[in-house]
Amino acid sequence: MTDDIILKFTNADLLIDDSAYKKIVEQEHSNQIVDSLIKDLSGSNDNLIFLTEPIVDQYIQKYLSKYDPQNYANQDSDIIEEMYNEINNNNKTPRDKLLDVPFDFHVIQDATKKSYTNGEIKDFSAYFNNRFQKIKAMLIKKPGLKDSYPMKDVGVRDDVVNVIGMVNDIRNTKNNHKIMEIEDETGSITVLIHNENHSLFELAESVVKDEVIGVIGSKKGTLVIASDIIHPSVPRIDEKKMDFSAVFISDIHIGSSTFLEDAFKRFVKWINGDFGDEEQRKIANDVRYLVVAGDVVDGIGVYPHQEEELTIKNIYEQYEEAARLLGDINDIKIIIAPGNHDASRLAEPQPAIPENYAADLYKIKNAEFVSNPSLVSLDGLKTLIYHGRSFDDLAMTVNGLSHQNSDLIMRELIEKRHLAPIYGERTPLASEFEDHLVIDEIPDIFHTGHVHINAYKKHKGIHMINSGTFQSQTEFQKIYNIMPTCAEVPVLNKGAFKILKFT
Ligand code: D5M
Ligand code: FE
Ligand code: ZN
Repeated sequence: MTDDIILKFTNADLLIDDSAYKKIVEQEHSNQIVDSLIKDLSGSNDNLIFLTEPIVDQYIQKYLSKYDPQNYANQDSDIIEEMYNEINNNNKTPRDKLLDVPFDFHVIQDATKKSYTNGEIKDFSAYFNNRFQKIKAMLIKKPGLKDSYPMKDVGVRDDVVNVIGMVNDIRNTKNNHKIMEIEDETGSITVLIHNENHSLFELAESVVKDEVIGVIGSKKGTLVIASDIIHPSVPRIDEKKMDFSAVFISDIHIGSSTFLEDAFKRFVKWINGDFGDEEQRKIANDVRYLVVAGDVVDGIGVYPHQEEELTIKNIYEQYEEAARLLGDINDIKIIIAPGNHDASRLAEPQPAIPENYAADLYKIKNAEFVSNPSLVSLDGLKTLIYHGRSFDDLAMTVNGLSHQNSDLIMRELIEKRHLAPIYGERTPLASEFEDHLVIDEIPDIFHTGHVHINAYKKHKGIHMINSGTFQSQTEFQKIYNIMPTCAEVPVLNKGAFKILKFT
């Protein structure tokens, strides 16, 4: 920040932070905007004004909507008024203030309407080919894989093996090395990962069937001895400014006898600003979004003898009850994705909960219905929502991964750039022309559920959140010794992670 613009601001007793500065310089008419902003604020009584990104952003929006940038001398004064109000408005409560700003919500990716299969067997190969091509495009940009070549050439070339392939099979040999078959559209190779190469062997422990990776190695007869395995991964992202709060829940299981109705009602009271201590109410005041990552209701016929554990035995009535409970929430945008207990098709991507099952839920003014998975923008924060069914497969397959630490699973999925890499296990995947479970875009927030156990970690700048449950331990979970974290609600409060308990 060492150019003219900074100097101009400093001379005018205006301080500006990095992100606000970036926002201005990326405008086509940045100099005009700076001059206008300084002129507008020069009449302020404040000694020093600190400009943050949201303030500058609002100013730019107003500026662009009101003025022809070519003719910026013609300004009227109400824009100045609004700026002063924005900066000096300490009388209003935060929620009032936030409510003045319309929701900047939009869906970036949703498979609800795009997802279909024509049922022909060739879809199957089209699906895998799409997965391969999407992730290959990410891998090929990695420094180690720029010189990768088709697998059919491995046999005829003498140089280092450098290929991108989908894992067909991975297993341990009797001497505890790893053998991996990988293939691309031109051929396949067999790769050995030697157990004395400790770091690589450890990395290979988390490689699973059907994921797409890069392999570097050397030839030994018909085998390739791996020296490196490369995942598509993500670069570290810059944390975006967040001047509001977003609340994350999942696995409410309305209709189940183990649904914690009282706790949920306390949660609704809190989000409306009517429950909790001063600090908790303050957080509630900043809430603009509530994201629900699936298992809204308990459903029917999801597992054998489920009816014995249901208080509402009809799916329509379960959603009516859901609408009564969620319908009490005021002034917040509610984003709802399905889980494996909801009335959506089970194969992923799951389209949004169908309106014919949940008519009353659809009547809630601020509710938005999205697929599982989906990517949405909450005031500019990209949020990837995925219920988490594939966690069962990963916990079963990979040493060190379990339902207790879904943050580790989420990290693996981000590194693999795929939400359900293993095909054909417990997670039913629809074989379609496009693989909607590839993580195409890097999110700011990755929100999951399903395991009923809270987890949070920041990975390369991404907030990874598992939002636990509002259902106490079920008979099924007793057998598997799953100890749920109940009614503990994760909140991103202006960028800071917090857990609020309603037990
Ligand atoms: O999942 C509730 C909990 O039960 C969650 O911890 C996952 C676990 N679960 C569910 N189904 C399975 C299977 N098939 N294998 C292992 N663990 C499982 P919910 O989706 O709410 O029923
Ligand atoms: Fe659940
Ligand atoms: Zn679930």
